[in-house]
Amino acid sequence: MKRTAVMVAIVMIVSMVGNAVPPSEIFEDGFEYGDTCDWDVTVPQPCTFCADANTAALWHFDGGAGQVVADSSGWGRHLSLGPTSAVETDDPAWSAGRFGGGLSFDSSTLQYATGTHNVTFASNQLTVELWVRPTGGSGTWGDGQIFTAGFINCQMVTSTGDNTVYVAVGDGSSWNGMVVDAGVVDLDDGSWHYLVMTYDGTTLAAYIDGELADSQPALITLAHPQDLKVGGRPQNDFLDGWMDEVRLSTIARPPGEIAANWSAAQSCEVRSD
Ligand SMILES: [Ca+2]
Ligand SMILES: [Ca+2]
Repeated sequence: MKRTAVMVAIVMIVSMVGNAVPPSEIFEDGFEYGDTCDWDVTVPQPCTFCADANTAALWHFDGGAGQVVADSSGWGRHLSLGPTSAVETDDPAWSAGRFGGGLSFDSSTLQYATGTHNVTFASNQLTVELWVRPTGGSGTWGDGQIFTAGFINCQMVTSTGDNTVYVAVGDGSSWNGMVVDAGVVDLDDGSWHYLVMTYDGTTLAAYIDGELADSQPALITLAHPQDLKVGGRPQNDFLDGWMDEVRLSTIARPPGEIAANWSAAQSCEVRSD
């Protein structure tokens, strides 16, 4: 088959499946879409998250300048600093991150990053993973919204005053959440912390620094969000601190993968500038 015929066939196939698969491309982290995120503990892990078939969004926060927070999942779910692409007081600032660049957030000027994107959770499962170095927040007990999808698909909140993390999943009108005691982990000790929430259709679970911190039954049919927010939401609870590496997935990632990510990160350099 001639090359042109092959291209036509590819275009036809792509048009037939619509948005079922993201475009094939090499991402900035060197992974190609379709690579598995191989978390086998016998295999050296990358320092940053990779994009696989279950990745709905992946923000490395390595842009360093401008208003666009690039999505490396292949789905094009880019965010803007603040509510618009203009330079404004509610733009978080590019900064050092846990791996390369990150974003710093100041709750006094209501800073967050956001984007309007449809996400479908076909298997009624999700995972949110991120790295955060909180110093406080604008809400009661230093509450800072660190990730919110829709009102409400899911949310994560750090509370440095009582050293807890709140996680919740929702169907768009009601939600099921839990306050998770960080225990021996001191959230605002100046170190980066790896926070994960998973929902597998029956159980809501929270992991702090690679270990299961708490779980509870939850029977929610997940809403399909159209807006994604990092570091705060317009009505309340903005983060003070730094964030890096946010990955949203359409499956509940297993405990072994989460533990392997934490373990692998221990040998990855933390930028000091
Ligand atoms: Ca802006
Ligand atoms: Ca980064």
